[in-house]
Amino acid sequence: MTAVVCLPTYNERENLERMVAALADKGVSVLVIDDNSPDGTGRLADRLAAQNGHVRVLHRARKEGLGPAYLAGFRRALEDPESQLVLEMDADFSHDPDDVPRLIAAAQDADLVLGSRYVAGGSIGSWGIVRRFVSAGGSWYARVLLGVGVRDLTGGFKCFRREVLEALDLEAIDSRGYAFQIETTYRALRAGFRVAEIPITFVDREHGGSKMSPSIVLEAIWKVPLLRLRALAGRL
Ligand SMILES: Nc1nc2c(ncn2[C@@H]2O[C@H](COP(=O)(O)OP(=O)(O)OP(=O)(O)O)[C@@H](O)[C@H]2O)c(=O)[nH]1
Ligand SMILES: [Mg+2]
Repeated sequence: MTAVVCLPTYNERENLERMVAALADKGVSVLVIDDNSPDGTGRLADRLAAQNGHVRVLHRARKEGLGPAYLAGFRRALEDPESQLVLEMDADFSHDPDDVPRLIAAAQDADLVLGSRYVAGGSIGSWGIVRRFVSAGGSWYARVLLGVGVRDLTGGFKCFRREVLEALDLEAIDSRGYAFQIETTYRALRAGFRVAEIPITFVDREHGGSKMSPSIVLEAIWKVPLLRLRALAGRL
């Protein structure tokens, strides 16, 4: 199946070229979505696209968070009728490019595949206690409040069948950070799609800085009950 890996970048100059190279033999095309990174990642992406047939670039004017970047990427990916699978992946090597074929294979039997840190066989590498708590606590909080069985709701290594993205009301999604990951998976579940989790090992970034911020965590805290209320009101 034809797969597009959406790779959002903000100041990922030290990671992008290696990531593009690592994805070259995975049988996927790559769509870099750069939010005008001050470090020149966008220019690097253009050069890589000129050199590699499997790479395209979507430039956006400014940083608005992961959610809007992915939504723009999804729309672009879906414009090509050949794209049957659309993946989300971090550009910082926290997600192992060698796991991409496993996600794609699992999409044979599921509509949305999640690379999961919190199922048997999944793990987190070198994160400190605070990041672990925020991540595990966030997934637990969302799972309980939303009443779903998914273990890793905040992860960003995902593979959507095109039908899922076509069915979701992308216009209505306004989450920016972790909440975006929770919201897309929850909407897919609500729409009756089959969601599968496969174990991954998540490793901390080695190069570049984190874009994680308190506002990203706060957004998820208030957004989760709002999502549940909207669902209960039949508006999701
Ligand atoms: N286009 C775009 N990409 C973003 C934005 N924020 C984050 N990213 C990218 O999204 C991916 C995940 O962001 P990270 O900063 O790694 O967030 P994280 O994984 O929660 O945090 P760390 O791994 O600790 O840095 C990376 O490829 C980032 O470059 C944004 O506003 N716009
Ligand atoms: Mg990261």
